Amino acid sequence: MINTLNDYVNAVRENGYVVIKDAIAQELVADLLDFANSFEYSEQEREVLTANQQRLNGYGATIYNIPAKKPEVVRHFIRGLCGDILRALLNDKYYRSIPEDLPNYILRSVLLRSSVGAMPYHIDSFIPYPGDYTSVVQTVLFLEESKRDNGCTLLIPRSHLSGAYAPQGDNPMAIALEAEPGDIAIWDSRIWHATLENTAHRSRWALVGTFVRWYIKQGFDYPRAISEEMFNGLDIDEKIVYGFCSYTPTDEFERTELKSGIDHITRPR
Ligand SMILES: O=C(O)CCC(=O)C(=O)O
Repeated sequence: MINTLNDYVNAVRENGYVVIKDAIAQELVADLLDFANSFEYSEQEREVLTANQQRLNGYGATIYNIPAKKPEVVRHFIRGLCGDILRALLNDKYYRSIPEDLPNYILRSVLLRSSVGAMPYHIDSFIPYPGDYTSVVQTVLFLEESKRDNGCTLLIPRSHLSGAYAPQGDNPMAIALEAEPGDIAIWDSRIWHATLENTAHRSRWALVGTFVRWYIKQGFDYPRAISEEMFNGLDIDEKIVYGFCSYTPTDEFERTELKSGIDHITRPR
């Protein structure tokens, strides 16, 4: 039985993944699903996105850069049990200028995706290595049921410890991670994972967050992209996670400290 924070963290360390059942209130899930169902890129935007599409994103329907569209979205992952698990897995214990009860990890990306074709096996840490040091974690909030017939996630338990890139083709060790709306799956991004094909043609929207240690490149330059108005509406933990303590300064007169503390949370000049 998985009960305590340690149980959840150890499950990720040992097996590479864990699921928090019923992690998010159904009203919030419905609100996010509404957004996913009603959002549409313009034809021109779609052309730009397709021209510059990463290979793996071609296997699903994707809405990118959700923080720019719903700034509060990161809160659902960095607070409560999910936030405690992320801190245990990704906080740098030598980052002493931020108190331990706050995150010092940052956001790579949050996107919405629904399965279409079968997504091939891959890792999202980009570097495979063995050992219990996690540097990239995915958090997937399911907005609809995710079953074998509508393209659920496949995972190979313990493969995050293999030190190898994911081989392609059927894997007899794979488990189908079926989930219900409101569940959050958390995995170490070294884990070999894929999705099944959506043969039911029934949508399977999920909010996919990727969080990284403070020194790893972000998916977008949030500190420079976030407006003053949005910045002023964020709490301290959100500002840290968006990268305001650890962004790359332009020169030494902007900042010399790579790991700034909470007294130096500023927008880039
Ligand atoms: O949608 C899923 O279940 C997995 C998504 C995934 O593997 C990814 O975004 O890298």
